Order: sequence, then structure tokens, then C-alpha cells
Amino acid sequence: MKIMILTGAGVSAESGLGTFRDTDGLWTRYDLNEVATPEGFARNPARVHEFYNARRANCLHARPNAAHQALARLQRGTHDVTLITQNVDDLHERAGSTDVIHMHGELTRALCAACGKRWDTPPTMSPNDPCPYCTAPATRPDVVWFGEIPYAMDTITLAAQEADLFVAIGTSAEVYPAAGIVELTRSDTLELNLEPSARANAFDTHRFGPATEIVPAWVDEIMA
Ligand code: BV8
Repeated sequence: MKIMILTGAGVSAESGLGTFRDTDGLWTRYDLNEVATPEGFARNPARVHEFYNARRANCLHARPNAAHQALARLQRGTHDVTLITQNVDDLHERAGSTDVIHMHGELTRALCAACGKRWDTPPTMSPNDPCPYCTAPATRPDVVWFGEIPYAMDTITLAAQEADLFVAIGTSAEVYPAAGIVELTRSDTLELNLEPSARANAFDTHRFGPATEIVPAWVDEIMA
């Protein structure tokens, strides 16, 4: 069976990485317009680099949880799994997942705003870092900010059209176009989340609870 999975910050919540919207979420502590938009980066690149350096450090100390591990196990099984994540952390990869599609980019990657080249980031970045390719001091985290176009949209659209089952895990479904993927599929749809998301009514079935409990349980069933 072709299974398409879309994960959000909720799948990494129990690894200690903050979500965006929960009470102690990132969005409550930072003004996202200042740290997750190109305009914010242009205004104050040092503040944006500090924000991402802190998240990169958090990520280094975090560990994949049972939900990440269950999804890696599902990928090693007989189903044809396409794993797409809105998350910029690398916990899916560190749990053993492969071919993870990071539609909003990755904390571990850097991008040169001048020449467009990409490379693996050092743990901390600063506005004065010269691009290793063109030497311009225009390096930024390789993440998709608000107002920027997410990566791999054509791959994602094709996968949605071909899927037999679309599963959204740990996402509030408030950010587009990720939240609109459920409309692109004609497949059965399942929402695994702590609570109903903003698009819960677009899903055929739902299971609510912590990802470390409901994701391994669902993977065990679908692999049986
Ligand atoms: C685009 C990377 C055009 C950076 C992110 C006005 C002006 C400009 C744009 C817009 C506008 N109005 C709307 C838009 C579009 C905008 C948007 O949707 N804004 C929202 C705020 C309305 N979108 C964009 O700008 C996108 N680009 O539109 O370009 C375009 C598009 C297509 C084609 C052509 C042109 C770009 C959006 C990407 C922004 N970058 N991340 C970074 O990470 O720093 S978004 C970031 O926030 C995440 O990547 C993620 O996508 C989003 C957070 O969502 P979630 O992952 O769902 O996390 P959240 O905290 O919200 O929810 C967690 C869920 O988990 C909750 O439901 C919770 O209950 C649950 N949970 C918690 N704990 C657990 C749990 N579940 C299970 N177990 C637990 N333990």
C-alpha cells in the first residue's frame, strides 16, 4: 500500500523540541515575523542566526522518540512510504528514516542568499560567515520562511495523488500549503494528533493522544 505521511512539530514534542503553537511554543516566545521571514532576516540577520543557533543546539541534545522510531520501522516494512515533514529537525533521520522530504528545509543545512549554493551548517552561524562558494557574507539557514515557497511541492502533489492512505501526524494544520495537502489526495485520510487540528474535519478518521503512544500503536496495526 502507498502511504503518505506528513509530520509536524507534534511528532518531536516528546523529544523536548518546542512546538510552534502550544502554550510554551516557539511562536509564543518569538515574533515569527522577526525570525522566520526574509524581511526579518534582512532587518536583523544576527537575531535570526541566534534563533536558529539555539534551535540547532536544542536539536543536537534531543533524541528521536518512539514515534520517529515507529515511522522508521514502517519505512523498512513492505509498504511504500513517502515521509514528508514540516519539521526542520533531523530526528526522523536519526531514528533511521530515509528519503525524508523536508518541505520547510533543515536546521542542519545552510544556504547562500547570494549564489544559492547549499552546504551542511556548522553548529553555529553568524551574519559575517563568508559563503564557502562565492565568499559573500550572505549565509542563512536553509529553511523556508513565511512568504517563501516550500520545497518539493511537485513531488508532494504527485505523492498525494498516488497515495492509498494519507496520514497527518502532530500538526495543527494552520500553515499552508502543508495544511492543504489533505485536499490534494483522493485516498483514505487519518489524523494522528494530541487534539483535533484546524483541518480535522477534512480527515476520515482520527486518533488522539501523545505521538509516542498512538503512532507506534498505529504502525503495529498497519504492519500486521
Ligand atoms: C507560502 C520553517 C506561497 C522555519 C515554517 C499572509 C502573508 C504571507 C503568507 C501568508 C499569509 N497568510 C497565509 C500565508 C501563507 C503562510 C501561512 O500559512 N501562514 C499561516 C501562519 C496562516 N505560508 C507560507 O508563507 C508558506 N509559503 O505560502 O508561499 C506559495 C506556496 C505554494 C506555492 C506557491 C507560493 C511557507 C510556510 C513555511 C513557514 N516555515 N517552518 C522554522 O521552522 O523556523 S512553518 C513552521 O510552522 C513549521 O514548519 C510548521 O509548518 C508550522 C508549525 O506547524 P506545526 O508543525 O503543525 O506545529 P504546531 O505547533 O502549529 O502544531 C503542533 C501540533 O502537534 C498541535 O496540533 C498539537 O496539538 C500537536 N501536538 C503537541 N504535542 C504533541 C502533539 N501531537 C502528538 N503528540 C504530542 N506529544
